[in-house]
Amino acid sequence: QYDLHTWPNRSTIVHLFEWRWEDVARECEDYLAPNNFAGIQLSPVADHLRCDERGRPWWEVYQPLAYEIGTRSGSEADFADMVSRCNAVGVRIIVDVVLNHMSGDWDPTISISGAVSDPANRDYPGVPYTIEHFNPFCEANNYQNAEIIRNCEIAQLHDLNTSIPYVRDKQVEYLNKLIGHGVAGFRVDAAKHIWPEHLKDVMDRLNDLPVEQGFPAGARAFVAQEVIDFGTGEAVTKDEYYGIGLVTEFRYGSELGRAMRGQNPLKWYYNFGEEWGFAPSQYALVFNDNHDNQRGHGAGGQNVITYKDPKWYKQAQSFMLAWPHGYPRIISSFDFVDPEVGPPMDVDENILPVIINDDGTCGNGWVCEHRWNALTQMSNFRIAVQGSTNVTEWWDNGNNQVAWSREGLGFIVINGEAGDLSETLKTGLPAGTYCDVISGKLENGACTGLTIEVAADGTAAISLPGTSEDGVMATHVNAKL
Ligand code: AAO
Repeated sequence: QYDLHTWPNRSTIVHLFEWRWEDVARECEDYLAPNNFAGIQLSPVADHLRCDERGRPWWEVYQPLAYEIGTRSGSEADFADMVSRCNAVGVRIIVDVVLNHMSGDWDPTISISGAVSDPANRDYPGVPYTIEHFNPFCEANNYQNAEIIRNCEIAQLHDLNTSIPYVRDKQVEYLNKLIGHGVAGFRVDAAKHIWPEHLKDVMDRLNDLPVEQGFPAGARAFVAQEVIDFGTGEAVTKDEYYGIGLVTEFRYGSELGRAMRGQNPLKWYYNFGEEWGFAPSQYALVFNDNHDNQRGHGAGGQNVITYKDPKWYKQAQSFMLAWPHGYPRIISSFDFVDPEVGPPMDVDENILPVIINDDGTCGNGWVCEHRWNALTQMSNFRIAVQGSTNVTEWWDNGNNQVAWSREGLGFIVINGEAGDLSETLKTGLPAGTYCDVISGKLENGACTGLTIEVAADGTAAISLPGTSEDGVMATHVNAKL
């Protein structure tokens, strides 16, 4: 189902990739709620492989060994505390759930909790699953064949046979435990590799979300499914999953990345959406980078923009947040060079806490993109324009400079060129002085950045030099001085 059950005037899911749950709880209270963020995506929370052999890579969390809650991010008690504290301030939590498979073969295969499994013989006592619960070995090496995609192993991860009722029962039990703690929904890992009818059965059988965690009576869990479909003629397509919940629209960030890299002029983006082959707005989870493609895993990696290119990143994320298509998600990363390396850790391999510096940025190796002024403020732009579903006053210079209005509620201009932008543009906004929410924000009635003067006829003289730090300016009715 498609509703995250957010509080009113909230927007955007932030993926706090690999954060400790104690830190997540604090971030809900100190930053996400005060800045009107809607929800959080957590990395997988179930007991998983402890991959000492590879020096504790980030991807060990994608090899579940049991459905008990507890990882390096915290214990089940920490989890429960975090979910209640975030719900109390209106920040919803979705959990990344790995239902398609268990681990690959490792020797030994020891979990975070210390439990031992025998993957080579498909023996996972923690659930328990035994050999009859798995598909016979084959490799998912042919994306032209749906049977192979769904009944074979991706990356040598042992593939659960979800046609077996017992397997689905165990998964329902696991997800209900998460719901019992108050999570609002799930990001379903590798949904493309699970038969949609099996996934739908699991989701249909879940409990309603708990009223005592602030959900309305009868509320159902939100579902965002990871389905990579570039429309290149693979056998599994995203529309097969629309009946269950949202799907990840991977083409979105890939196409925006091409624009920022100058491979496709922004003037073509006036109809960015379904006409580009994207999932319809109501089914699309949109994003620029995710935890895979920011480091060359998954799909779309050559094009996507990450925190490593800050100007392009601010432009691409601002574009997304100002554009009326899909539900937006942004990732909050840890800094990395080696794409396999796990989250920042101490000598005992404990994940390092997210330190908040005096200027509001993060330390200890955490990037905290969601705390960048442009990203926080553009999430608030999306809230200010929620009454609008259309783009009006589209303008382009025939190349890489564009601007648009959101039906008189917000206005954005992007300069994707080395040359200057100096134009009088139609903003569609009522006359007045507005605060540019990229270079600053409205604070105690004053603007901490540049201002935009909108004349009586709704136009504004905009100057955005090619050398400007951000390459984007934006404002909205809630940022009027
Ligand atoms: C690790 C090791 C492996 C080892 C394994 C088992 O790296 O060497 O065999 O353990 O011990 C993550 C990591 C994996 C890691 C795994 C388990 O990324 O490296 O394996 O944890 O620890 C496919 C799936 C998609 C998946 C993606 C990575 O469809 O579901 O691969 N993403 C999720 C998670 C991810 C996680 C897993 C799944 C597993 O987000 O973090 O893996 O739980 C095509 C297909 C896509 C396919 C890609 C990549 O995409 O369409 O479906 O994604 O290929 O195989 C163009 C095309 C586009 C194409 C793309 C790439 O863009 O247009 O269609 O190129 O070719």
